[in-house]
Amino acid sequence: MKKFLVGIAVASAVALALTGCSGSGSTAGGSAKVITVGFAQTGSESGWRAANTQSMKDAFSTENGFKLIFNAADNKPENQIAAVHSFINQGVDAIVIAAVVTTGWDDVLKEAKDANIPVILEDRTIDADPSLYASWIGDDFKQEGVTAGAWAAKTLGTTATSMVVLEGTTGSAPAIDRATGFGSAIKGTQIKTLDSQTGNFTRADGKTVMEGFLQKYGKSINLLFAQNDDMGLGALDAIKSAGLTPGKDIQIVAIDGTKDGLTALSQGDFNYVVECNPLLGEQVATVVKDVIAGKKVDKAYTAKDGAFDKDQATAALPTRKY
Ligand code: GYE
Repeated sequence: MKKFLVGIAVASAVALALTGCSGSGSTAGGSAKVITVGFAQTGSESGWRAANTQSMKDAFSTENGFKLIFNAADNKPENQIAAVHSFINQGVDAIVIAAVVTTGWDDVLKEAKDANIPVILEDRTIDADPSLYASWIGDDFKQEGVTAGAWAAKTLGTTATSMVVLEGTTGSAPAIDRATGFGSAIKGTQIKTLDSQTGNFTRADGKTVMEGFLQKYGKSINLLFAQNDDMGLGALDAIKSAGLTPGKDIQIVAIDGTKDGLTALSQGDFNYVVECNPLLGEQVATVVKDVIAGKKVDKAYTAKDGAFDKDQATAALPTRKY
């Protein structure tokens, strides 16, 4: 974990120290009470999301002094706002949100503020006034897009290349920022975007949308930018069914670095994968405890992400945690 996260090593050590002496609501000092946290998760769209949910559940455990109220919003913004309302009504001690979309948060966050309930963002950023939340813990989506785009520029940028893009959930921070980062990195190259549509970060939609691209553009597609592993994995089925060879006829760059994504890379189906670390739970739990204890926290904690080519994926797979 230390390898992935910048500037929070000390905070993690504090969290570990706390773990040792808190359980079932009583501590060595006898004073700490169970912290009730409402967590509004996006849903269960991807392998990344499954790893993130597990990391959060592990960190917000009873042993660590928490009672976790977990909600998965099925990637519907209105479900998520309703979940946050319900957390406020239940009088939780803190609210953690992995926002489906960046917009629409001001009213409910103002309500939380009026109720004196601190809000901590994990994973996805939002557009609301920063005074409405205490902190954000997540990955640098724009940089991920830049890294993916820089690979594409270096590999294919000097020959005429036709790209299709599978976008994440429309209006989500990673979909917006990855597109911006990728676009800036391929600027001035010979890579042209034939089409770009949402696949909602899921395998099923990645497959369906790629089928549509193949019907429309056939063999003229040379490059696929999948904004997450799952959509790229879904697209593999569509590409193979169309009689084309992924990784050769159509080069594929994806983002996340899940075990399944790195396996596809190691097998030559993908060509490059940029990492996005989902194991944020421990840091989020530390920040929540610090905020409740009235300690000063940073406004943003950014995970450090790497990237993989085929050999690096093969080397990383045996010890990959998600
Ligand atoms: O890339 C995708 C997931 O918000 C960074 O959401 C996250 C993204 C991740 O569904 O797989």
